[in-house]
Amino acid sequence: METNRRTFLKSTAGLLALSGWTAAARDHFFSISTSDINYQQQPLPYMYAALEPVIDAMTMEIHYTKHAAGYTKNLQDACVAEKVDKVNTSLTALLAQISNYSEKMRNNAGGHYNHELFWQTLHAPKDAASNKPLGALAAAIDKKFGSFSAFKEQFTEVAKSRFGSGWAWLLVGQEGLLQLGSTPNQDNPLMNTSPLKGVPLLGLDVWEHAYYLRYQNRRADYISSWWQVINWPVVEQRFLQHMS
Ligand code: MN3
Repeated sequence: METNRRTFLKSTAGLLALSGWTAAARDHFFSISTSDINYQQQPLPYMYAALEPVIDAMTMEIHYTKHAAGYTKNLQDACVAEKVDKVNTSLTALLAQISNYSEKMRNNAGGHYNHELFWQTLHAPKDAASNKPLGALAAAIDKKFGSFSAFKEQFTEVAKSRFGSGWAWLLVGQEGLLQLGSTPNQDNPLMNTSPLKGVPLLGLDVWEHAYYLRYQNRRADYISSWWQVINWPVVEQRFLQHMS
């Protein structure tokens, strides 16, 4: 994986320049900072209408400014109440020991982390046939699932069959291999309370608040449209980081 690591380091600067990310946003996204920036909601990397027609502007605005902002605020409150040292405890470290904290902490730490990841892995719609991973991630998906279309089918099934509210994930599992799975509510695979364990690369929010205005009860239509807005270069950066 040394080649991947070099490629990652070389390509990171280019990716950051292209995306206009600040160093702080990068540290936040890759959770490599131990400052409390991991606990703060970051600016959306695009306008609310950027994902139209797949995700409508009003859904994006309410989702970001109400739902996700609420998780972040409640996380901040829980950190004060439960005396979390945010400067010296990374968000991922908190999630890894979430069983030591309250249900409020678990729901809101997960809600904050999951949404911050979700925003970064989306971009303006592209033709579904061409919006695919490339390079090492594409090869790993082919190896694990047989083909990209087989992966899509399996991911779709996982996302459709999550009962009620939750998330569907592509993750690097504990054996260091790609894996699919879902978690209820705002849980995620980084939590020590989760039966599904690993590092999430890509997550799909299947709470109704993520799609109801445009799709109402049609979760399957939301999932099939979402493939057009996945920002695969960002997902691949995470893959290279966690596989190296
Ligand atoms: Mn949500």
